[in-house]
Amino acid sequence: ELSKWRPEVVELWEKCSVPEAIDKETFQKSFIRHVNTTLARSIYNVDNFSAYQATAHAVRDRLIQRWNETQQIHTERDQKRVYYLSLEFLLGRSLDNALLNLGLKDAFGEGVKELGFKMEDILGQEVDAALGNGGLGRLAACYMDSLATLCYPAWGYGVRYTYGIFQQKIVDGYQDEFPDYWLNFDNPWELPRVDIVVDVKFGGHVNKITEGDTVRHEWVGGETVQAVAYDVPIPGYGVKNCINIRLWSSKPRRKFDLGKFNAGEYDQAVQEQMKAEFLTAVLYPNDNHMVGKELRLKQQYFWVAASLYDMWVEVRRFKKSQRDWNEFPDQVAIQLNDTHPTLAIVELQRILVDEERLGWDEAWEIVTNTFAFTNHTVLPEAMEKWPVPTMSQLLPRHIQIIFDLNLFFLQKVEKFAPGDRDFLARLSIIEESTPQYVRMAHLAIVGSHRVNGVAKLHSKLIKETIFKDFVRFYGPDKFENKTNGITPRRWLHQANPKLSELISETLGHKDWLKDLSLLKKLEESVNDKEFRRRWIAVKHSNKVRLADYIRDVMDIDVNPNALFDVQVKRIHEYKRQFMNILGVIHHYNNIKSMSPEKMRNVVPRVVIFGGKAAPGYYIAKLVIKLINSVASVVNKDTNIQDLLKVIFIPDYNVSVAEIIVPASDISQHISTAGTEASGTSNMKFVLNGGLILGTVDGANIEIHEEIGDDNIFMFGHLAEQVEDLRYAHRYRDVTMDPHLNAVIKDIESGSFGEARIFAPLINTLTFGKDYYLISDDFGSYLDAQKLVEEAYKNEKDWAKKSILCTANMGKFSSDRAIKEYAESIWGTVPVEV
Ligand code: KOT
Repeated sequence: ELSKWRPEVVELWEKCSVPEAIDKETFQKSFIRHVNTTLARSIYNVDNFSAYQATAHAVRDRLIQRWNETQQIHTERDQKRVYYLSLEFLLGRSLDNALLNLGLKDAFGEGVKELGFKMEDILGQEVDAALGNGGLGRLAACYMDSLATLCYPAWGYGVRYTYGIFQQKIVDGYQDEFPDYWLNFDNPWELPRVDIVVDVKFGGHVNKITEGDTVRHEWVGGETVQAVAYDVPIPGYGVKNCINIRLWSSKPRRKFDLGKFNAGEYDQAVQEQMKAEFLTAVLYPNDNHMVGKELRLKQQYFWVAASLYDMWVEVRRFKKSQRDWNEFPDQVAIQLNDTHPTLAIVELQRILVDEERLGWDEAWEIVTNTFAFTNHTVLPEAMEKWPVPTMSQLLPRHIQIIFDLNLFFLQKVEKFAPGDRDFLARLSIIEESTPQYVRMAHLAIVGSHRVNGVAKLHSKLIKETIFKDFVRFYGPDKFENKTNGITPRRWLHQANPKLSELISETLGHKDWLKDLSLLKKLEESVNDKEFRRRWIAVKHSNKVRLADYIRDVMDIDVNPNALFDVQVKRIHEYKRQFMNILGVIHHYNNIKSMSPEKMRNVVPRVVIFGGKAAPGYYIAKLVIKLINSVASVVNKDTNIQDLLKVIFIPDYNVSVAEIIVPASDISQHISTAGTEASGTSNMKFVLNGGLILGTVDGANIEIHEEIGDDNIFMFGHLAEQVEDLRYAHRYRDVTMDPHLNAVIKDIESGSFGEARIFAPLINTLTFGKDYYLISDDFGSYLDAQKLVEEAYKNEKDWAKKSILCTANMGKFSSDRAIKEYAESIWGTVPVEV
C-alpha cells in the first residue's frame, strides 16, 4: 500500500533502492565498509576470520535484497505455497554456496585476493550450521536448494537449536562428545525477527462450553513460552529467487519475576527464564531412533504451533479476501518430514474447530487435504509414540482431539471390516497398552492425503509391512514413492570444482547444473583418451586434498595413489560398519600371510571411516573403538609395506563430507537389505565418479538400474530373504561363516587390544542372533571386495566406469524429486522473480 506516502517520497525511495551492480570493486567497497562499521575493525587488525565475516556480510546484503523481492512477489501473486516442516535442517556452510548460487565467486575471489586474502582461507573460517543428525536433515537442506532454484513459493520451518549435533572427538579410540557452540560468534546467515513472536502454550485445562445445542472447547491456563523467529535466506542457483527457512527460538514470556528478584530470591527469579530458553537449547542426537523425552515432545509442539500460527498470519490475509475456508488447501500445502511435526495436524484441527468455529467434518476435510507425510524409515525403534498421560499433561485439548479423531476413524474402519477387532486394534491411532500410547505414524497417515516413501524399495516395503493395513483400508493410491535426490550445486559444483569445470568444458555449457540429465552426454567422451586422463587427474587431485586434510587433523600420511575405500555415515548396527572393519581384519591377516611376491599383486588401500554414534548407543560406540583399535595396529605394522591403512576421520559433518566425497574411489553402502530407506550419500559418491560397493537396498537399487551392472558392485541377500534368515538364526543352529569366525577368533585372542572390551559387540553376532545378518553376507562381501580390487588394477576400465557413473546420475537430482512432489502432491507452480 503505497498510497500513504507522498509521490516524492515514493520516487526518492525507488531512486535509492536500485540494487548496486555487483562486481569486484563494489564488493571491495562493501567488504571494507563491513570491516570498518559492522566489525569495528580496520586494516590493522583484520584477520582471516574478520575477512570471512566481512565477505559474509557483503553477500548477506545481496541475499536480503533477493529475499525481499521474492517474498514480495510471492505475496502479490498469491499462488499456492508449500511449507516444509522439518525438525532438522543440516545446512553446513553457507558462504561458498551463496557465492556460487549468486554467481559471485569469481568477482569476490579476485576481490579478496587483491585485499591480501585467499578465498580458501576465508571459506575455511565458517562453522557448519549442523541442525540435523544425518540423511533426513541433509535431505531437507537439499530440498530447500531445489525449491529456491526451481522458484517454488516455499518456506521451511524448523528449530533454531542453540547447540546443533555434538562435536565428536576421539580419545583413546573412543568417541567423546562436546557441545557445538555454533552461535558463539555472530551468525551472518540469519535475520533475527525480534518483532515476530508467537506465544505457545503448554498444560492448563479444557473448559467445555455449551451454547444452545452446540458444544465448544476452550483451552485455558498453563504456561506460555514465546517463539522468536530467525530467518535463514536460501538462494536459488542462477535465479533471483531466495526463499526462507524460519527457525524458532524459545524465550520466556516475562524477563524476570521482579517480586522474587527484589526479595533476594535470585535463583528462583531466573528459573522460569532458564526453563523456557532450554526448550530449543539442543538437538536430540539420535538418528533412526526415537527417544521418549518429554522435552522433545515439547520442542515438537512449540515449533509446530509457532509455524502454524505464522502461516495463519498469511491465512488471515486470505480470510480478508473473503474466500471460503474450503479453499485453504488450494492455498497451502504442508509437507511433514517424518512424524516429528505430526502434531501440526491436530493443531490445525484445533484452530479450525475451537477458534474458527468450523464444524468438525468440514475442518477435518480441510486438514487432510492440506497435509502430506513422508516416511523415512521402517526400523521399529525409530517409530514415534508418546504416552497418553504425558500428552494429556502437556496438551490437554490436543489429546481430546486425537481421541475424537481416532473414534471417528475407527468407526469407518469398523464399517469397512465389520467385527474384525484385530484389524481395528492394528489400525488404531492409540496403542492399547498400559499406559496407552499415541502412534504418531498412524496419526500422520490418517491426517494426510498422501503418504510417501523415499526410494522404490522402501515405498514398496512400507506398503507391504508397517502400513499394510492402511493400504487395505484406504486403497493403494494414497501411497506414493518419491525417490530422494541431492543438489548437484553443493554436491558437485561446490564440493568438486575441478570436476565441475571439466564437465562444463566438455559439454560446452553449465546447463547441466539445472538439468542433471544432460550429464548423459558425457558418455560420448568415455573413449576419449585425453578426457579420461583429465578425469583421472581430477580424482587424483581430490585424493591429494583429502590426504592433506588427514595429515592436518590426524597427523597420518596416506598414499593418494592407493585405492580410497570410504564408509562415512552415522554409526548404526543396521549400516554395518562392523562388517566393514571385520572385512578389514580379514584383509590384513591375508596380507600378513603372503609372500613378498604375492604382496606385489595387492592393491594398496586406504580404508576411511567417519561418522557419529548417538551418545547413548553403546554398541555403536564400541564399533568406533574397534575401528580405532584395528587402525592403531595396522597403521604401524611395517610388515605390510603400506598396503593397508585404516583411518577414522573425527567429527564427520557436511563440510568434511565435501572433502571426502570427491576423493573416493569406492564407497560402501552395505546396510542389511530392507533397512536403509534410501541413503543419499550413495548418490553423492556416484555423482562424483566414485564407484559403490553396496547391498540390494534403498536407492542403491535405482542407482544400479541407472548406471548398469558393469559400474557397481552389489552383493548380499535380498530384502525378501531377511525374515527367513533371521528366523534361522533364532531357531536353528546356523554355523558362522568360516572367514568371519576366524576374524572373531583373532579379536578374541587380543590382537587388537584387550578382548573383553569387544565382547558385547561380538555377542551381537552370537547371543544377539546376528540380527543384521553379517554372517550371512560376509562371504559375498569379501568376494565383492576382491572384484573391486581386480577392477581397480585396470586404470583405463576403472576410469570408464567412473565416467559412466557420473554420466548416468541425472535421476538423482533433488530438482527431479521436488518437481515430483510439486506435481503429484502439492499442486504448486513456480513463481520466478
Ligand atoms: C528417524 C527418527 C529420528 C531422526 C531421524 C530419523 C531418520 C533418518 N529416519 N530416516 N532417516 C534417513 O532419512 C534419509 C532421507 O530420506 C534416508 O536416505 C535414510 O535412509 C534414512 O535412514
